Amino acid sequence: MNVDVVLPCLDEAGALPWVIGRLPPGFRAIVVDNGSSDGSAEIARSLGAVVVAEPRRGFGAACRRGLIAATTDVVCFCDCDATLDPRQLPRVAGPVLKGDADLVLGRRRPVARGAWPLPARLANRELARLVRRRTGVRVHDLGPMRAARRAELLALNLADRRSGYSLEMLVRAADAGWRVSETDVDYRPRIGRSKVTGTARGYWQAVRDMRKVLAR
Ligand SMILES: Nc1nc2c(ncn2[C@@H]2O[C@H](COP(=O)(O)OP(=O)(O)OP(=O)(O)O)[C@@H](O)[C@H]2O)c(=O)[nH]1
Ligand SMILES: [Mg+2]
Repeated sequence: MNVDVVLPCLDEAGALPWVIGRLPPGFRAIVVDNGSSDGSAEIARSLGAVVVAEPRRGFGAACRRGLIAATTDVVCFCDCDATLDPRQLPRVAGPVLKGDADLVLGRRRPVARGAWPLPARLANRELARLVRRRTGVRVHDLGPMRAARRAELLALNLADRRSGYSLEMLVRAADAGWRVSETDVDYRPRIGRSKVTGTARGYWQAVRDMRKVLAR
């Protein structure tokens, strides 16, 4: 079994050793760097990861680049801020590898106080509810740890290049009739500084990106 794991990375020098060190056998790290200034690319390379550069800023741009760079049939996505534990990737990838699901999302379950700031948590829950209502797919979280087949993902032709990527993937997959399922994963406090939802600017940017996805 071989599964490429796309790790979008923007200045995650502090978290990369933990993240890459916890990849189970058979899972290969593809770190997508958007011009980190803290040496993330060099650190990832020294830890044995494949490192690809994406000139365009944005979570979605990075995920898309990683997906293109991946070569395995089944591909996973995982944040590399140490909020998600790569040791739990097999339970997310398993149903896709077995052919029981087309997209599996890791439903985040906080394991420590402060792992999940309340505004982000509420916004996320509301988005999951909108997706349920709109698509009938029973999800409770837009979990960023996920697994699907590479070719099918590319065929979805996702347009978002920023924070709407995860939501767009879920909505398009549901519209295309994919079997979408959820499995619990741990969620812990991040290592290092927040890039997206932890800043006011990032938070509102994310809200705008998500609205755009849902309006389409
Ligand atoms: N390559 C790349 N990676 C990014 C970019 N923005 C965020 N990331 C990465 O995407 C993952 C998620 O970003 P986070 O900053 O953790 O965003 P979040 O999970 O919404 O919010 P917090 O965990 O609260 O910070 C992390 O691994 C980031 O390093 C980007 O523009 N380019
Ligand atoms: Mg995070």
